[in-house]
Amino acid sequence: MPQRSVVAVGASLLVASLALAGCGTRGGSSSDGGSGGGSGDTKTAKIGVIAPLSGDLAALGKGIEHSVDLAIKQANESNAIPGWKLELAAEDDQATPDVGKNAATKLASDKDVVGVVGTLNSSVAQSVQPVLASANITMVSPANTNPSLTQGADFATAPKRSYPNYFRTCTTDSIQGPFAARYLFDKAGIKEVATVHDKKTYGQGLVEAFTKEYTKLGGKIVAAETINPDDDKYDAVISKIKPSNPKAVYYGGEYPQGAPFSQQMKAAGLNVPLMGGDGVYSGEFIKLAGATANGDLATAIGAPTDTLPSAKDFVASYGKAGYAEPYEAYGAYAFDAANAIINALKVSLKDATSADAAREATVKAMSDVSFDGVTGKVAFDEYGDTTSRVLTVYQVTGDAWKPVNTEEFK
Ligand code: ABU
Repeated sequence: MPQRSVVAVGASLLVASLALAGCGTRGGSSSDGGSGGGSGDTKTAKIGVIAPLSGDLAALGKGIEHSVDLAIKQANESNAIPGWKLELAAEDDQATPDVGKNAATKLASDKDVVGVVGTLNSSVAQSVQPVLASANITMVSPANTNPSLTQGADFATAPKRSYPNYFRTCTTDSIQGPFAARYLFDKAGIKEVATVHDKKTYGQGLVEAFTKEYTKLGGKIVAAETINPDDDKYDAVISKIKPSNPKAVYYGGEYPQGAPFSQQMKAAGLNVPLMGGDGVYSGEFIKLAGATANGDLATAIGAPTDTLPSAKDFVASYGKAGYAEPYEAYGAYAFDAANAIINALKVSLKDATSADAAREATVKAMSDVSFDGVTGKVAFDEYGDTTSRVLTVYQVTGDAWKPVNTEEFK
């Protein structure tokens, strides 16, 4: 335990007694346990973030965290919710369901937390959803694309809303998988594909959605394999795929495995493009895969952020704020997710005596949220899904992802 000087301890006691006497403090949120609403005439409400802030998916997680931070700072600067100051409470889920569950439990026990932006991983969301639901905390994911999170396990045949507090600003793999299938079959003219996934909720679901549409179109799945996400050598799987002579490999998973898979399949003589979903759409994919990534493809949610007139201010403000990491694939969606919560808070905190007293009203107010966000119209349907269905196909060209096709999925 760090040593503290007698002077420092004395100073802390003085500050604490001044606060108790109401002399000169405003807000006054603690980072653990909450302030119960703060003191003085400004109360505190917190928006949490649950995302991978360390580990090999941190590039995406940090972009989410910073974008939420930016939304909160802008709301405070404009006094968006009179009488209330917003604070960020970010937790690292390490892209792991158990760690995410603990992060959710910690945030739920903080009485100042009214909403959470996250998670990145659909598999982590499955652990976080019930914890935040039982605490009536609004959860808005900018990145979870597995359809079961909003529409239940039988989403394809009997959709049923899973949690009333869960929303997302990204579209789902029920759209992303078919969008990729149509691109490969119709636009790229590729009629024979091998599929590989990492056995996780997102990767498996995405490959299933892709396969259903691709075969419906008349495409042939010439091999269907899986990898273990903890492995980093894929030669056994590549040797099984190669003899089937696919014209592309469709990969369900994220870039930490997708990039070396792409590199290793080309090194083994399987010189065809790897196509993934939004889980591989990151600058990190290109860094990890190197020059062999050239020609690889990925779908990602929405239109490219830097081309959207509606995102101009976000891109400029993010740059000006000087964050250490870029906003990446989900930054704009995280910014819109945070602003969706802030819009709901404008209603729920108006006459609230404390943040935790407004949790239920915040969930209710989310259904009426509708605004022009950075990524387009931000609104939610009866399941908590975004009403936006725009996606983009990107291709690695040199050292960057270049958009090749942006469309609204019909
Ligand atoms: N949507 C891609 C990565 C996150 C997820 O697991 O859904």
